[in-house]
Amino acid sequence: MEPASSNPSTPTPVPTLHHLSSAQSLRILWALEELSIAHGQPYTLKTNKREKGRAPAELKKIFPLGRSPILEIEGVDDFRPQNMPINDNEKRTVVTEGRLILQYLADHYSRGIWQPAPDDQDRDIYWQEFANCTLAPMMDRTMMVEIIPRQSPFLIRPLMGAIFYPLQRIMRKDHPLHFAFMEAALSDEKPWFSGAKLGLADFCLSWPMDNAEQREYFDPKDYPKLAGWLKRVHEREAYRQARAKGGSYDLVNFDM
Ligand SMILES: N[C@@H](CCC(=O)N[C@@H](CS)C(=O)NCC(=O)O)C(=O)O
Repeated sequence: MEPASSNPSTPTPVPTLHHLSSAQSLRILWALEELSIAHGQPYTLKTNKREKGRAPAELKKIFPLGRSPILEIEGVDDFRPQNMPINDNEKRTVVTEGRLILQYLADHYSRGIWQPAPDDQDRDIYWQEFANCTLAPMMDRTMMVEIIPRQSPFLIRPLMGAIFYPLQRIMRKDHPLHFAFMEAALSDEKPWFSGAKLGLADFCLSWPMDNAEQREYFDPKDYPKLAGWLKRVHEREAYRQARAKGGSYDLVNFDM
C-alpha cells in the first residue's frame, strides 16, 4: 500500500480499531483521534467491554490471541508478520501489538505529523521502548501483587494479604527511580518524550503513566515536569474524545 504520508491525495482505506474497555488500546484510540482532528482521517471504532476483567471471546475471531488493541484494514494486505492464514479471498491487514500499531499509523496515515526532528529520533525510539519494555511491565507487576489478594476468596484473603503486602512494598520501591529518570528528560525545549512535539513515545507512555496516576503510584508534587506532561496529554482534545468514546477506563479494578 502507498503510505498516505507520501501522497495526501491518495484515498486511504478506513482502519477499524477493535478496542477494549479499561485497556491500553485507549492510546491507539487517542492516536486515531489526533489523526481525525489533524486531517479528518476517518476510522471505525468497535468497542468491547471487559467481561470479568477479560476480553470477550469474539476478539479471537479477529486475531487468535484475542487481545486488544487490534487494528484491521480491509482491502489491503501489506503487513503479514504472523503469516496468518486468511481463509477468505478478501484482502485484510491485521496489526496487533500496541507499538507496532502506532508505527503502522505513523507510516500509513500520519502524513509525517509525528515524525521527530532528526536529532530527536533516538530519543523518540528510546522512550517508546522504555514505555513498553520497562515502565509498563513494572506497572503490571505492581498491579498483580495488589489485585491478587483483593480478588482472592474471602476466607484466605487475610493470608494472601500477609503474603502479598511485603511484595507490594518491594515493587513500589523501584518506582521513584524511574519517575525521576523520566522527569529529568523533560524541559521547556523538549516538553514531550518524543522531543519538541508530540510523537509515538508520548502515546506509548500514556498507558503506563495513566496506570501510575490512577493507582496513585506517584505524587505529582515530586515530579512536576512529569505531572505537567500527563496533564498536557489529558487536556488534548483528541485524548478527551478518546476517553469519551472508549467506555470505561478503570485501571484499578479493570471493570471487575
Ligand atoms: N503486547 C500486547 C498486549 C495486549 C494485551 O495484553 N492487552 C490486554 C489489555 S491491556 C488485553 O487484551 N487483555 C484482555 C485479556 O487478556 O483477556 C500489546 O502491546 O498490544
